[in-house]
Amino acid sequence: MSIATILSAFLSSLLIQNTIKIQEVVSAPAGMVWIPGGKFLMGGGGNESRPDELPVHSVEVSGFFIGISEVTNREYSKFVQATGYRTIAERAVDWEQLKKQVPAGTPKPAAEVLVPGSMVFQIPAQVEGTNDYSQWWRWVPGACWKNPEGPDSTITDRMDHPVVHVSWPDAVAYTKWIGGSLPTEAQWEFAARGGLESKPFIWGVQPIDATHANTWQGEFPTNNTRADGFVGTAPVGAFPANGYGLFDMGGNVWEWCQDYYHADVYAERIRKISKGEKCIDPVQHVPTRDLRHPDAPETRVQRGGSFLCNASYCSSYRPSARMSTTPDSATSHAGFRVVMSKEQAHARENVVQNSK
Ligand SMILES: [Ca+2]
Ligand SMILES: [Ca+2]
Repeated sequence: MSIATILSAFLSSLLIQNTIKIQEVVSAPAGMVWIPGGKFLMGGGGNESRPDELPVHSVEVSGFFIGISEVTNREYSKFVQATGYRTIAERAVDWEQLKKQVPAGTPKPAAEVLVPGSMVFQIPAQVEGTNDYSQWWRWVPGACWKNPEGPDSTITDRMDHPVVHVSWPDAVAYTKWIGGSLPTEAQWEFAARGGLESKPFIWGVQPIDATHANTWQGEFPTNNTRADGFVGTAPVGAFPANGYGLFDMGGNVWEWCQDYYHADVYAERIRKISKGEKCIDPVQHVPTRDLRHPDAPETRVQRGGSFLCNASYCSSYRPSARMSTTPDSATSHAGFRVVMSKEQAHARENVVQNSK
């Protein structure tokens, strides 16, 4: 037996010991729960499902930790205080980037338009149909995560509400700082279902009412009856948790996922599964053309719907519903939550202990 063989065996034993240690010792990071992995049927069913939620297919997901809540303003404030990070909504608009997302030949807007800002939902007095969403979305200069409705608004009375006006890179920056990741679509949907199999809603089969989630009651977008208590965001955890103890997996704010949006990804998976391949921990790493945003070079997935969803307009509080959004887009109804692998949680544990 050579020294190299002995050394190799020794290092392997260390690796095995370390792996066993990680699996046995890691406790859930603060504000997170362990989601045991397993197989589930991913995708929608019933009248409300859209084509991109089909076909339903079998997916296997490894275990992971996930935040019980959307990341709050308090948590995002700590990140910004520690790092000095400035979100995209707080930076001047980069026309070179923006022009890739608008039709070719679009003239450069005036300088006073290309200022920091974000898209804010405002209840319109009246609308002509619900196809043109510019009737209720307004570009507000100065709107950002800490000034959600513009420079005169604050979050001081909303520290337990989910952070909003965060783009995909803003969300990723936070997850890296905390030592985690954004969930994949598969992780997100597995977690959202809370152990229920093929149910239309995270709470089961009952039609949505004002007790289930922070959504919209009344005529969208002109009349919100506030039956659930909130016209805009709600404090995280204000509505019942799902079967895994997770709050607001339906409604409150949309949640960014890791994946590039790919409308036909489920059909592609079915083709691979039919050839005998298993679908384990899938994630879409490659951008594809997105007909919802034909001029955008890439779009990312959001899940779970928001306080603007209701049965007549969007119903995206369903666990299978998928939204595509350009990654640099920030709005007043989108945020995110964090996941961690066991290895990430173990590393985080060491960081926390060493900082004591
Ligand atoms: Ca509401
Ligand atoms: Ca949510």
